Amino acid sequence: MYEVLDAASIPAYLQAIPAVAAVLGADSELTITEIGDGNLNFVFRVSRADDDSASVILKQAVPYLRMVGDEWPLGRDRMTFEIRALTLYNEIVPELVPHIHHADEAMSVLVMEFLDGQRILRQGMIEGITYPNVAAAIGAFMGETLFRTSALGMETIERRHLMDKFTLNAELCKLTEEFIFTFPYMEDDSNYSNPATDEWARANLRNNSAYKRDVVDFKRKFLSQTDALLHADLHTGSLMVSQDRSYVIDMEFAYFGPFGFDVGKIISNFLLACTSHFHLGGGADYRAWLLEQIKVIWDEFSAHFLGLWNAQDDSALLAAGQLDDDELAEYQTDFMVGLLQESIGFAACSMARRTLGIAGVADIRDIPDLATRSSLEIANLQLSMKLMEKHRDLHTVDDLLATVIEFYDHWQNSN
Ligand code: ADP
Ligand code: SR1
Ligand code: MG
Repeated sequence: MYEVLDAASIPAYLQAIPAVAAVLGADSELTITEIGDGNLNFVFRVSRADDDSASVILKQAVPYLRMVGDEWPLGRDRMTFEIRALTLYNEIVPELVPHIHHADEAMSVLVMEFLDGQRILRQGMIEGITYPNVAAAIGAFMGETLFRTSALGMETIERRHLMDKFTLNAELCKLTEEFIFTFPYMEDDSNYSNPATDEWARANLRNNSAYKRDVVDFKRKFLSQTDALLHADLHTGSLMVSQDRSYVIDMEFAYFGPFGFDVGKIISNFLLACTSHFHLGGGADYRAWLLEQIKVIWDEFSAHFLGLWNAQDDSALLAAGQLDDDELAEYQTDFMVGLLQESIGFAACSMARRTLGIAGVADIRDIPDLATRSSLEIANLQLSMKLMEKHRDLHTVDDLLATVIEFYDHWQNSN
């Protein structure tokens, strides 16, 4: 039976689980700290009191949205989808995700590996720290998980059974539909407010019919395209990093959706970080590093995705011999250009939602001075609009970066 766990009830709950007792010891005294900084759930680090190198993470979904409180009910079954996705990722990319010690759907609990020595990428990026491996890890994660769950990487019957396991992650999909693709582009009580930013958005973004039609079209893709199993919340707060390793966490939004949603979301978070470093301490060198990482992410993603594709004989989409070598090469080129353009459109939506919607990014929202923050917020909205306007004309990641650099140069000269 479900109950909300706390520091008082966690020891008895965990000590009954042999796989956890193997890490923490059978009757050890435990130190329990709630470390959750996310929007939805409670996350505890549980350690042996006499040796905190023996630790696990216990994550529990509660029946409401943590960032708002219990006046915003939200089904707990999001944890079932996180368990399913993390189980699958442990098969596909075990080196890039935490190991599962115990999963309990009835209690909406996941007990997993404590990623010792790792920290949230967003926090490190706010401090201007570079991580040599993170972009390649993100590219590999997306290339492997997106290809291997797509109609290019699976046979059709098995794939439809897999889709069936994620179709009903309905409430979290609805959160995305509303908070990424609807509310930020309208007046809505849930939106964030900063007066100068609000005024700019009203006069420009919310008045721009072409932009708003494009957003609706990306919402349509999110609602109806089932390209692959997405992480679906792949931002810099869902990555834990150090100088040596990178891990992906927090896959509770997982569902079958458009390839470009994962790729676009992570690109947008590097762009948001880049904008923030016009104010934070990283300066031009750190901004250049952030933009270079977008290229590494895309190149690694493409290399993994196409490498797997070229090694695949037969799939739901392409029977062996259906296209000859030249036809296949041409199809792949068009496919990857389309995927990049779609990713740029989703990145544009993500930048707008992180600026105008309830869930901002600490890179910008934690800047105390409202005027400084607003100037960066407006830059992010302008960049969102620029990317949306141009996404169909950009054919390579270099085209994307040239557009971004030109935008920032122009913005810097006019400020
Ligand atoms: P939410 O679903 O509420 O967004 P997250 O899964 O993002 O929660 O976890 C919240 C925080 O808990 C993360 O930002 C990170 O600091 C910490 N955390 C989560 N999983 C782990 C882990 N396996 N190892 C270490 N810390 C973790
Ligand atoms: C109410 S929206 C909360 C947001 O937090 C999660 O991390 C997702 O990005 C979601 O959109
Ligand atoms: Mg989450």
